[in-house]
Amino acid sequence: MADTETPEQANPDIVAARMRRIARHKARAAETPSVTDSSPLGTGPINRHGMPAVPVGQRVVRKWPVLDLGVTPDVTRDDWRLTVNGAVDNPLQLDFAGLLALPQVDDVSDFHCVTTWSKLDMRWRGVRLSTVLAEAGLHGSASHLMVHGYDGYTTNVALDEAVKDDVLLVHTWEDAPLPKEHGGPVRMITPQLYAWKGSKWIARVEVLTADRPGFWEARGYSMTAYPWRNDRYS
Ligand SMILES: Nc1nc2c(c(=O)[nH]1)N[C@H]1C(S)=C(S)[C@@H](COP(=O)(O)O)O[C@H]1N2
Ligand SMILES: [Mo]
Repeated sequence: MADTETPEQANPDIVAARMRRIARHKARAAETPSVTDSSPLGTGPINRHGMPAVPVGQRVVRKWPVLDLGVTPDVTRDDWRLTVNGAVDNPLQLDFAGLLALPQVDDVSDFHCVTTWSKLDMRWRGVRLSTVLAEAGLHGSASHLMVHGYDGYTTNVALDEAVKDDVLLVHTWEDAPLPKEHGGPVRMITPQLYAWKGSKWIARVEVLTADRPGFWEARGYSMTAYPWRNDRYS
């Protein structure tokens, strides 16, 4: 199955609703063109310095919404595996014990969903994606990743963004196991990019030598996804 095809389980109503959201966003941006940066250049401010600031077009939520393709794959800590392959010297497969054997990182970061909610100050524990990529040994030609979830989801991330210190494979949220509906046992987070770039129920990191659209990117979402640039749709 090509990466950009609809996973069989994807709920067509969810996909259609997202497509309508793109159309609304574009209509609004056309009325006020200054709000949208049509050629984003990079990330904006990384730290809020304690201020409850959010990127343009976002509003803060207290409860953590669940957003996905409408299916929750049944993966436990016992059967979870992560494959890292593609443009690497040592393709590898990690199980949950293997993940816990790597250096663990605690971090606090914000979570910005392109559907306009942001949840601030999320407390995570997990492993830096850069740690796992270093174990696999990237080829010099590596430039992007395609990240795959157990639900058939895919999303592409530029390597420069993927190796940032706050990009984690998380198994713990607020001192408890990451809930299944939020991508447990293990998901990726990309605090400096919109949250769709972080796959829930992460199954595979495919290292690419050229960029390629994932599921939402093939349907009009941004290849880069910088929240501080309002870089939502292309
Ligand atoms: N595997 C997988 N990962 C995914 C998605 C998905 O449908 N499947 N949805 C993305 C989107 S659009 C967002 S906003 C976040 C939502 O995470 P949450 O449901 O924990 O809030 O997960 C992202 N990662
Ligand atoms: Mo999202």
